Amino acid sequence: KYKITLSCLQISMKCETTASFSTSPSSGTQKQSLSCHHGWTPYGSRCFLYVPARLTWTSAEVNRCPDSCTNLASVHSYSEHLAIQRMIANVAHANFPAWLGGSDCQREGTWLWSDGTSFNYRYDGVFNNVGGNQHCLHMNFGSANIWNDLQCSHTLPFVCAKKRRTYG
Ligand SMILES: [Ca+2]
Repeated sequence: KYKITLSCLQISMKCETTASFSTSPSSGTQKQSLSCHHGWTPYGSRCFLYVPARLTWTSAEVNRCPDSCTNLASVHSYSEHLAIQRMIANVAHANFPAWLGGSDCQREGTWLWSDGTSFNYRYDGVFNNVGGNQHCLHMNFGSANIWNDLQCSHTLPFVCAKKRRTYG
């Protein structure tokens, strides 16, 4: 079984099924509709939620992404990045900085997503590890709204994600 543990931040994967999501919507013979709970934004095979409360990266991941199979969001394409950025702008009326689920706390420069998926996409960013302790990933940094590594103890709003549930 696949399981990720970011022991450096005292977290382990909450829900093993999150590691197997597909980046494309389900198709073909499946008749069920895939839905998101009220307030969540559907995109691809997942539902996303922007939470404006400011928390540390670990507190957001462990305590506040609302249910047991929810993680801070991983991002796997430019279109997903844009969809999340649009969602934040709709709520915050600005490109407000927000935590994503990436961390390189285990080994500097080796980024992992807290949901256990592959770190196979990276938007433009400032991965400069200032002071040697910037190991958590956020988006909407600076005037260019790029990604940035930041001290995990900073507090920022955050984006949660989970697989869409199948109803009916
Ligand atoms: Ca940085």
